[in-house]
Amino acid sequence: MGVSVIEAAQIKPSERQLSWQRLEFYGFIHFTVNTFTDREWGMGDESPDIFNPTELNAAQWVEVCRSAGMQGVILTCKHHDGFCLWPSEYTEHSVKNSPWKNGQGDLVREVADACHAAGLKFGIYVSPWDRHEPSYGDSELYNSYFVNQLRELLTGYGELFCVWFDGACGEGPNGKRQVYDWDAYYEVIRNHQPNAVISVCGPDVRWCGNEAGNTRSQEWSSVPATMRDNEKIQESSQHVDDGEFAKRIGSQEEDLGSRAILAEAEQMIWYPAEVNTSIRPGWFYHASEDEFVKSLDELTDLYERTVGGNSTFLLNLPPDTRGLIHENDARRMRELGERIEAAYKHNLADGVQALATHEKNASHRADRVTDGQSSTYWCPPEGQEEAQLTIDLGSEQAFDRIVLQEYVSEGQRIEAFQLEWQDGDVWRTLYEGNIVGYKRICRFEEVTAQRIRLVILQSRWCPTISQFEVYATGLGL
Ligand code: FUL
Repeated sequence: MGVSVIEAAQIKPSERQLSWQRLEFYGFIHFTVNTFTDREWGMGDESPDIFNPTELNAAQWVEVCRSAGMQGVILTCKHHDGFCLWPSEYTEHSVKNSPWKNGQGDLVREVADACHAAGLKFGIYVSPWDRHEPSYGDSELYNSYFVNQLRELLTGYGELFCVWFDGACGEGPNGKRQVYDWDAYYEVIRNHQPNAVISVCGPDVRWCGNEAGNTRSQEWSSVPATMRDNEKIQESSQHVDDGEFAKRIGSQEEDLGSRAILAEAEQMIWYPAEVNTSIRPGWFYHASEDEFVKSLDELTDLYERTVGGNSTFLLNLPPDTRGLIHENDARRMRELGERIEAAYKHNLADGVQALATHEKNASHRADRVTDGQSSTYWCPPEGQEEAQLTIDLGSEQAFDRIVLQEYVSEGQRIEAFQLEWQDGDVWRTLYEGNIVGYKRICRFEEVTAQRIRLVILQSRWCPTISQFEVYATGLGL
């Protein structure tokens, strides 16, 4: 038992996980019959007649996402009520029997096309739990129904960056018992969309453990393999709610990757976190929530804590019964995009001089951290777990954020660090941190200094830094 620190240091992401991580911030769109019944979970007996958005405009959804700085969109192609937003061959419960576009519409196509036209990635949410489909509960039959539907989505809409499966299931103790064939689902996805990550109830991206936007102080990307244990997922699919599901996979534990965890683990895997939450209290649109759109400050804080806390940020925007993202949400997204863009536009450390106490060799020199390229990095020789890196801004500058990135292609290494600024002959502590990972945004009260020092106090085998950026954002704490 136990995984060594050196082994843990060398657990690496797959290409698909890396490409996904670089998206950083992307949108969730919850839209279906629930939008018209004003519900969060449909019953499955809704008539397709009620699905009738009058002004639906997928390009507006994508434009709202783009304006916030998002790089992709995930659409609820089928939620728990079983209604399909595409004209699936395998059921009558879909847009093809709705008045929308006289049954000729395909909303998955419209959103996929709008994303591709705007240069955003497109992904799908498909609920395994299906309250409409009569075969649900007849495990084999339903599994083949579900795989057939997946195949339609995987082959008909161009490249997908993500397939998002949630673990929710509201079947009570006397409800239908469906055993999901996760392996069959994963196989059809890998066959048709090898670059897509399979998220949450899947092997590539881990749920952060809550839907409120809370983040851990240490969000490790290398975690015990048991967190994506298929059997446990399968078992949990028969249980009543996703709270229970979460407990079973341990996604609500606070510590997922420290040395104490390594000592207990049999195997560690790369399984990075995604934080999903909604811009409003609900996932679907409710007119009663028009005044409860999250504030600009809340969203900025969420963005900095998630993207800047070694996670990605999946933010939900629910279109209304017109088929448009409401003005309040659209305005807020534009404001957020403008604010982030302005705050992180000018990197004061771009191209500046950097010196380190240790350098592995010429290709990993200290100034790799200020060369603006995420493909290069500084590191000390292997075995050197503590090291210091000093950057010189060239003149005194005021700043309130430092953004650090590890070169995670080689693994996640840093466990404890400190940032310091030079005040005459004295180095003063600016910030104390633990993990870095793909990206860490360090927030502190504005200081004015010319030299900044990163002191790596503890790391696994040898730390790496690919980016060291300095900003005067004016965002406050
Ligand atoms: C949950 C679902 O039950 C919610 O309705 C929503 O889709 C959320 C993202 O996942 O498990």
